[in-house]
Amino acid sequence: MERTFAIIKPNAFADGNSGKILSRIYAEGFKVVGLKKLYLSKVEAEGFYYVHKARPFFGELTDFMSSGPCIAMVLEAENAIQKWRDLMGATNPAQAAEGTLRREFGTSVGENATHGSDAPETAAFEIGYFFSGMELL
Ligand code: 3AN
Repeated sequence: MERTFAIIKPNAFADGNSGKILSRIYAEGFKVVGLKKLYLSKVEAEGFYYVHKARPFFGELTDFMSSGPCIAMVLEAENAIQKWRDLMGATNPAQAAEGTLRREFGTSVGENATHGSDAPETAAFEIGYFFSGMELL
């Protein structure tokens, strides 16, 4: 079993799509090990996306992620990292495959509805950034 970190981003939360996204998560067989609603500050969003700080879209990305509430989750499954990335689809919703979450709920490359860790080391950092061990029993 593997764990990954996922976010229902502020656009999907504001659009009322959190329930539909959670339904898909359960239908695909993930166990939801941790889940909480958060309203990130700009500084908290910058800390989360620290690896992207040199990217030209860093300011836009962290403004968006601190623009409203989101839902942070830890998902467990076999090959959870890749399985969740497959369910999300490509970063740009316009290029995401039919049936993926970003295709259905994303509105732009920035406001792409969901986040998912891209590797085991990233998942470990991201899970620890948002959840304590006792929140993941
Ligand atoms: P992914 O989230 O699919 O791993 P990355 O690592 O390329 O994609 O991008 C990290 C985050 O930055 C994504 N969640 C995406 O929303 C955002 N992002 C990527 N490219 C852009 C862009 N050109 N403009 C605004 N935001 C972007």
